[in-house]
Formats: sequence, structure tokens, C-alpha cells
Amino acid sequence: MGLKEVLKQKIDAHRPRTTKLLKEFGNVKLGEYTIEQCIGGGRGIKSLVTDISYLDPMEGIRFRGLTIDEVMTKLPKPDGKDYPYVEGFWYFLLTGDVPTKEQALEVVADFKSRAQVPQYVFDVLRAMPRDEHPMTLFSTAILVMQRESKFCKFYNAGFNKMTAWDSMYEDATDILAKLPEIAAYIYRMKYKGDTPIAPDYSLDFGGNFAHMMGIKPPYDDVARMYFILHSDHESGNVSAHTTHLVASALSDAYLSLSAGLNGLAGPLHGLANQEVLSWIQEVYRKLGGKVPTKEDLVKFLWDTLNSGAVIPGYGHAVLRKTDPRYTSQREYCLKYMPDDELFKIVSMIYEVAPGILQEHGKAKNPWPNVDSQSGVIQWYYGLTEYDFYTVLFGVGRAFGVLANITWDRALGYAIERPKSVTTAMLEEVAGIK
Ligand code: AMX
Repeated sequence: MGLKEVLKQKIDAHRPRTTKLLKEFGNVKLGEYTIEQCIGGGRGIKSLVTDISYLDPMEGIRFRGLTIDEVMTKLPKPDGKDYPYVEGFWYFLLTGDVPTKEQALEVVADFKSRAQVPQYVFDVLRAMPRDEHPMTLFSTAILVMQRESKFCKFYNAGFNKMTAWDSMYEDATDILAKLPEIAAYIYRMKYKGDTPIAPDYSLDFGGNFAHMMGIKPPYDDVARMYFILHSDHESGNVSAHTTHLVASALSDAYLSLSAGLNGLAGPLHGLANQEVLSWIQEVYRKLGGKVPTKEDLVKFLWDTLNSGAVIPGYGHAVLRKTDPRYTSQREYCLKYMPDDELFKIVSMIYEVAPGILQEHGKAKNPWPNVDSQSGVIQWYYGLTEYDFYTVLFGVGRAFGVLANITWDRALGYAIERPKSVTTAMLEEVAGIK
């Protein structure tokens, strides 16, 4: 049975659970919330449902119930490679089943049949100023393909709530299959003297991406690892929530993903990996162009905090321990690039920053997040143009958010409409005269 048939079975089996909860238990209370949560970005208010991933504050992310290590171990891999097929991971995110190698290869073949990027996408990218941020180019490329949307055609032909997931799934798969070429094209056009490399359709998603970037193995495995690690982080983060919010208006996957990527482009979210790298370079430069002493580094971190800036790559809205995505990339570095100078600085920051942040006393989580490791690996493999890093994050994040909005349509989730209040209303509730 192919992915779409398995998905249909899963949807049919799942729907009664959502219906029962809504019909029979709709008025059961989930919790209470405070003025601080209301003003403070809805922190901790349980108001979204997803089964694609769950973020435990102490344990970190699980994809469909599996830890990162379990995903990397259990999912099928290309021969001789250390990391799983990204296409097989898509199967897993959608269905919750670990695919066999044969099932993963079916998805690889399906992606290839959808991979051709329309010429007008390149024309639009070429017409844009070259100094445009690569995230703006990336988001635009996806938005401009909206005319291809099967969901949109389905809606215009007479919408049916029960089958809407089908065309959402089609759009999601169409988009994902094209992302490696779009991302690599932006990179080669913008940074490598306008020398795009043609796709090699004999390769899988990660392999073809590395090939089109012009970076040799094991960068293909770095790409597989990176896309999987960045795919999903439950539903409340800005990119996932934005994608879900826009899709809740029955906007198609092109409109929704493009919007989500615009949120990812913010410095407190996905852009942080670019900021971490430029900051580490600054540490390196300002502290003499070598791995600094611990004393110098401690002083630099305090200077950063005292100037009112944050320590990039540290802290998290939900996590309260070291991000396992950080640990996973650290393990990669320890295995493949232990002597790299930047990695040594990153390791030293890991030794001192949590203590400093604790003493500083503001950040609720003094531990590193995913972004404080990822740029160093990219830099090591020659991808030194760090404003491109968020695009890599975006390719990965697309898998999670598109799996989510496919399921949103399958389960008929409602249009989002939280209620707002005025400051005067809050003052009244607080008893302020
Ligand atoms: N360095 C210094 N101060 C920090 C800090 C850090 N790394 N992280 C949090 N703080 C400060 C906040 O600025 C806030 O200060 P304020 O009260 O003066 O406004 C205070 O600590 C409380 O913040 P919080 O509740 O711990 O964090 P949050 O949920 O509001 O924000 C995050 C989370 C990630 C935006 C924040 O920790 C941060 O800015 N980190 C640095 C940027 C970063 O690494 N972002 C990447 C996040 C992961 C991702 O999405 N890719």
C-alpha cells in the first residue's frame, strides 16, 4: 500500500476520536490562564492540537512518539549513509508508521515525479534584487507557485470537508519535492556567481540537495540530518503556528507555508542560527582570531549581556534543558570535526554560558537550543554565507508544518479566532481602579 492509501486509513481511524472529544467532552476544562500569559504571547496556554510531534520541556522533542535518536536509528537510510531518507521521514510524520526501505523508496520516486520547478519561479527570482535576503527569495518562490494549487482548484470546484485533505496532501508533496532545487538555486544564484547546478534525479532528497549546492559528501548526510532535526517542534512556535493559522482560513499550502517561512525569518526564531554564527565569528575575531581563553570568553559573554543583547542560541520558550537537537549535532561534530576551531568555541560557550545566564537571572532556560550548533557544521563544509542558514531551516521546517496542515484538513480543524481584550478590561479583571 502506498503512502496516500496508508494515510487515508489513518485518517479514517482517527476522525472518530476527534469527533468524540468534540461532541461528548467539548466542555471539559483544560486549564486556566493568567494576565501574564495573555500579554506574554499566550505562553503555555493549551489551544492547539497536533499529533505530529510533542515537545516535553525537560526531554525535548519527540516526532510521532520517537526521540531523535530513535528516528535516526529506526528509519531506512540510503546504502552506506548514516542518516535516514528525508522522504521516508515524510512518510513517518504523516502516518506515524516507520516505513520499510521499499516504502521510503516509493516516496523517493514520487518526489522525483513532482520535482520539476516551473520556469517562472526562476524568472521571478532572477528579477528580484540580488541583495534581497535569501528567506525573502525563498518565501516568494513558494508564494508565486500558488497558481499550481490543487487544493485551491478543489475549493473552487465545490469544497468537501471530508476529502479536503487529499488535495492538501497533493500540494504539500508537490511543494516539498521542489524545495531542494529552489533553495540550491537561490544559493548558487546569490552567492556562487550565478552558477546553478542542474538536479540529478538519480539521487534522493538529501543527496540531490548537496549535489545542487555543489558540496561533496558527507554533506548529503548533513543535509538529511539537518532537515529532519528542524522539521517540527510541535505547533505553538511561530513558523508552525503561522502556517496552521493561515491554513485555518482554508488558504492553500503555498499561501500557508510562505507565511510560516516569513515568521521563521525573524531573529528570535529561525534567523537565530545566522545570528549565532555571526556572533561566534565576532567572538573569534575580537578575541584574537583563535580559540579564546575561558576568562576572555566569560568577559565577552558578560559584555554581550550588559550591552542589553541576548546570547544567541541560548534560551527557549518551552524547553528547560539542553535541546536534544543541539546534542544530536554536537555528537556529529565530536565524530566528524572535533578539532574544528569554531566547534571548540561553541563547546567552550556551552561550558560557561549556562552558568552565566543563571547568574544573570533573566532567561528561564539557560541551556542551548538547536541554533547554537547548526551553523558551525554548515561553515565547516564550506557554507559560509550564514544568511542562507535559515533557508536550510525552512526546507526542514516545511516537512513538519505541511504534515500538520494536511492533518488539519483531515480532521476538519476550525478557523482560528482567539478572543482579544482591551487593557482597560484587564485592569478591571485585576481590580485596578
Ligand atoms: N540571553 C539573554 N537574555 C535572555 C536569553 C538569552 N539567550 N533568553 C532569554 N533572555 C531574557 C529575555 O530577553 C527576557 O528578558 P526581558 O524580561 O528583559 O524581556 C527574559 O530572559 C525572559 O525570557 P524567557 O521567558 O526565558 O524567554 P522567551 O520565551 O521570552 O524567549 C527566546 C525565548 C528563544 C526568544 C529567547 O530565549 C531568546 O531571545 N534567545 C536568544 C535567541 C535564540 O536563540 N533564538 C532561537 C530560538 C530557537 C528557534 O526558534 N530557532
